[in-house]
Amino acid sequence: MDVLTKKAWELRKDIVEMVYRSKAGHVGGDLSVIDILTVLYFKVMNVSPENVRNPNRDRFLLSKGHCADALYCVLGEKGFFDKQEAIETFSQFGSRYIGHPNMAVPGIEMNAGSLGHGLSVGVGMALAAKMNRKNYRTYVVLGDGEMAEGSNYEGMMAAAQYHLDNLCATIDLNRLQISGTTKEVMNSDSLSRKFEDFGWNVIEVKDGNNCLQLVEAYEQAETLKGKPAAVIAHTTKGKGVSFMENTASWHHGVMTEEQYLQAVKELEEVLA
Ligand SMILES: Cc1ncc(C[n+]2csc(CCOP(=O)(O)OP(=O)(O)O)c2C)c(N)n1
Repeated sequence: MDVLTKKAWELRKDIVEMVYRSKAGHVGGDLSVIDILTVLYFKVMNVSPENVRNPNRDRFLLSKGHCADALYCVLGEKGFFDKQEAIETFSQFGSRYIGHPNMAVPGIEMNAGSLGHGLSVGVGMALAAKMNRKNYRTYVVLGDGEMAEGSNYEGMMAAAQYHLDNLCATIDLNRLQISGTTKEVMNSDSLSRKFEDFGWNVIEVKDGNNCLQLVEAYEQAETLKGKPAAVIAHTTKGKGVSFMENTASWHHGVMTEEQYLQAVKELEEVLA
């Protein structure tokens, strides 16, 4: 198993522990997006605890902010803070590791949680880079359910209008949202065509839980000039824990002890 894939599966164990201890979090979407976050933080982006105040660092925004638990695990692993502290205090009274991204936590660039804001903030950051002649890139991760928010489409238009080829949006396309399939709740089919029609370059990733396919996509995105890039990553919600996969109720389900032990066993089998 390659290093990135191994890291993503180890981070799945951290997420499951964090969510089990806290009886909070959004485990389905965490397990869907973790490969994307791992690849971005450990391969693609120029972001680290050492350059967190450097104006040239790449910018990252988790627009699907309910998956803050996955982001805290990745940032902790990257050394922004003590990961174990985050795992043990997530969502507890008094902890800074609250249920949605919070700028009190080192490495977080934007408070989030109300869906539909990250792309427009990312447009501002990418435009600022162009205006200030800086080379940093801005990465935004959104959910496919989140694409029901109309503000995304204004952000898409503005990004194309200003030729923001330093902006890369990723859609974690797992076909589920909070209460059912995206098709039933608010159909967001043909997202690739929508992005293309709005003037973006589009890269489809057949298996968005495959780190190597994701690396290729982000490398390609960096070479595309003149337009913003959308990486459409076809993922599985709950990926890696059999009883959670493709099941809407695991959007923010709480595990029993038995389920927790089963989840850990399954993840350890993949890592063995
Ligand atoms: C503006 C807004 N409306 C509603 C919600 C409640 N909400 C939280 S998560 C979610 C579903 C998001 O689905 P998706 O973007 O597909 O995320 P994923 O399935 O990857 O977890 C909703 C509707 C919210 N956080 N913000």
